[in-house]
Amino acid sequence: MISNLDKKKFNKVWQRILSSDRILLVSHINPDVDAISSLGVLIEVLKTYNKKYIAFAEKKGDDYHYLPNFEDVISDKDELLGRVGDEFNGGIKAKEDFLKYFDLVIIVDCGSIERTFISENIHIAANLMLETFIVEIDHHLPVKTYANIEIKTQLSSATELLYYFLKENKLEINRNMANCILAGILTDTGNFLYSSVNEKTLEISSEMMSLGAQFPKLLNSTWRNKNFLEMKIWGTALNNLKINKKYNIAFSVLSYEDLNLFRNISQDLSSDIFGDIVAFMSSLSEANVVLLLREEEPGKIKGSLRVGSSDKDIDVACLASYFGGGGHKKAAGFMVEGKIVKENNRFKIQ
Ligand SMILES: [Mn+2]
Repeated sequence: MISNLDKKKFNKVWQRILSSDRILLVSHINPDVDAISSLGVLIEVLKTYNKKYIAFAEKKGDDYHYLPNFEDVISDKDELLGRVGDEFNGGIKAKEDFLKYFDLVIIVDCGSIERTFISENIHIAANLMLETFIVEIDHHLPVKTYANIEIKTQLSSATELLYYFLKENKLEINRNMANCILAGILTDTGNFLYSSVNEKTLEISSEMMSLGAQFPKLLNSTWRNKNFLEMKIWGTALNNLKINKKYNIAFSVLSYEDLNLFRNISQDLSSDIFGDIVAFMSSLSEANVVLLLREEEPGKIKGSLRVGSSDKDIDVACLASYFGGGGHKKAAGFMVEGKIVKENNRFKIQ
């Protein structure tokens, strides 16, 4: 449930939207379904109210074309700057302060501002005390405040939080919005498997279906969409699975060479594959915590942490923050520099 304070903030955000003419919507780099769907919901609202907007999420893959308003999301920073120049006549003088062309920036589903890819601009905007108003709507644990209004409530997905935004402001939920909201919930809960699901999540999902969200169709696009290579990567990850009995941490690694083997055949990996693998690992009943490390780019190791199915009171976000990452109590991630090396059936990080 959301608090009365959040409800008040949602009303304020809506007033801001109504009084703004140039709105920038932003989500995180390498957006997942929840990120694109959250942008999709907001785009739908802004279209209905004839607002001028630009939506941006750096490095958007092609996987999510089935989501409403997917084409409307710009995923390249130069394109973003170009669009800002075109839309707001006269072009941009300093790239650094392009945010001043907007009255309002709404950032959704970003655990930390660094993941927006315009964090620098936001810091500059704050320093220059531009009149651009910044709103943050997110369902991750709060990290640092930088927004004028910050709504950070731990719910299943950012789209679930946006559902409350719509309800609180008595905005009509159309079929596109319903599909977006259900898609975000489905993917951020591993199809209702995680403990972030409560009766309200299910109620909202059911309401979205009655408003036209296509549950089987979304499942086909989000889950029953694995290709052969992805299955083989699942196989390698499970093959490399180990358990540290002292701490009951199960972990697996995918070295750059492991992944490159597949990359040579095809580039076509769905961006959620590693999240899906670590989610599956977390069903291992002996493990308190599971960790998947992979070197997607040479020299950069990404780690995903999940609380295991024993569901002990462990905060993996705390563990991730030790490595400069963040996330939720039960699901978190980080990135460190290094190389994964396999030696005599053991893995080392160099
Ligand atoms: Mn999310």
